[in-house]
Amino acid sequence: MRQIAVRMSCALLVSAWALGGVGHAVASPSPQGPHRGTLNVPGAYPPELVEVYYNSPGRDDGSNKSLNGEWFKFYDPYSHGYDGITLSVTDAAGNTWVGKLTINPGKHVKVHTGKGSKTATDLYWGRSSYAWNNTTDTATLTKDGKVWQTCSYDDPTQSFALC
Ligand SMILES: [Ca+2]
Repeated sequence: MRQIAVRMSCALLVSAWALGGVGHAVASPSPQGPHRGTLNVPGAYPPELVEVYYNSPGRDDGSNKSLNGEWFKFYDPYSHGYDGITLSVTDAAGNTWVGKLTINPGKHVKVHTGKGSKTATDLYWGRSSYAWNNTTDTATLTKDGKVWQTCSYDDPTQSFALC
């Protein structure tokens, strides 16, 4: 597969920063979106979903290695880090990953589809089948029952989408 990323339609949902339970967490969101706003309460926002690698390298042979070639990636854009924040990510078919995510400040964490031993930068969904459709799909990031971000793609000639 070509290694050219394509920027897909991704949306941070503006309504999400109403943040019912968190109160006045946002001082002044910047024009780029509410997620770029100044944070008074570290951890009020979830980390960003920045990439979905939906078409594993090579043939889809169903091996654990191939399953782990599928992943989605979080990024901490606020550089405050996360210590066990509970999040979920769902695909268009309703397959849902739920996990407690720890990210070192300013770093990335990948969540692979298959099985493996977690590290500081790699987590494993533990599935025995693929999650991300190779042609079109949508990743939806949810925290505390609120949808924070969606990341959609629809190009089967690519392997990954930037959110
Ligand atoms: Ca796939």
